[in-house]
Amino acid sequence: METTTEAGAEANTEAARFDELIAADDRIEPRDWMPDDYRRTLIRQMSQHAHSEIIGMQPEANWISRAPSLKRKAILMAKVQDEAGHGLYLYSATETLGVTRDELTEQLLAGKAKYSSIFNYPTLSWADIGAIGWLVDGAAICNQVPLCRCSYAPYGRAMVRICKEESFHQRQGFEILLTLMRGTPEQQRMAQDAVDRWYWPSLMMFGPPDADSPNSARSMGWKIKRFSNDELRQRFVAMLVPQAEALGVTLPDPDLRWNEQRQAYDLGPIDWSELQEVIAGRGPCNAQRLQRRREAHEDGAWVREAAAAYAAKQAASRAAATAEAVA
Ligand code: FAQ
Repeated sequence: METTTEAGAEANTEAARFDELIAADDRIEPRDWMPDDYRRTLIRQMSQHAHSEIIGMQPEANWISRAPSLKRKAILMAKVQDEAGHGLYLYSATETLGVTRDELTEQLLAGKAKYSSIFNYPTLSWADIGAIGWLVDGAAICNQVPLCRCSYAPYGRAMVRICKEESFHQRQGFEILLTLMRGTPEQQRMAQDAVDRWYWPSLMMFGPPDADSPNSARSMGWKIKRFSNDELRQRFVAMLVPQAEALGVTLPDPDLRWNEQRQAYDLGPIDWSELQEVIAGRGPCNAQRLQRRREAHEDGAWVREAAAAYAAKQAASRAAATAEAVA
């Protein structure tokens, strides 16, 4: 009985300590006590984020072999490799919460895990690579810079490095579009068409409107998320408007205007049913993206087997060396 009371008192102290750390804007480390729901929320968000980086390699990889010059090809290859790196940091950070990368991969391949809706759209022209860099990486930066201050330290630390690379990615996308906009009328049309197709899906990346976002309030209370979905969407549009002007492209929203009274942009209606459809697995490329990921996982089996065999060999020779030293 006494033991139960002692255990209860200890749990209360740990919970109070957790609340104090959050209130003081301090960081939670993997060894610290944390509520089960906090852990679950982080695993959910961080693994979805990791999967997004990995699936997000596909739409751009589609253009590596068709990039218009050697320089463009080298840049695009480097960018796609960066996304793989981001996925790896994020899987590693998620593993600190007590889940394995194998389990997370299994959930993705089984179609049980979510990843960002944006990567279920096709890349139809070279200008799409510019639009992805400008809009998709731009949205990623708006969403992810505040995540550098996430209360869970390994996630925040991973985001610092990721954001540095994302800002380079955004500039390369802007530069592709700028080059096209300074080109022939056909190239200008291609750039505008890409912006028309990627603009609305990029606004959806921030998630449903605040009133329909079941996770936001709690995640903000825990300082995992620092801003709501709608707040970040507003920041994104405010960043895009002057950049679109500099590029000479039109954002495809006739209702978009600055509202002096609200000190915010009024946006035209967003088709939330489209986001729901894509999240439910019925977007233009969902099936293709998962199929490709499954094939890539199978094709890579020999690499995983070779790495495991090498690690076992190394461990055996270390054990033999230790045994010899002891003898
Ligand atoms: N797509 O209650 P909320 C990148 C789900 S990486 C799919 O508002 P929350 C880099 C949500 O999971 C892009 N699902 O949820 C790159 C939840 O479902 P659940 C990825 C979505 O977590 C560039 C439900 O709807 N970035 O771009 C989406 O508070 C170029 C209700 O939503 C991140 O993951 C969506 N768009 O807020 C790579 C950033 N929106 O889990 C390659 C970190 C919502 O309850 C090339 N994540 N859902 O079953 C976040 O900030 C948040 O998780 C949000 C969603 C904002 C995405």
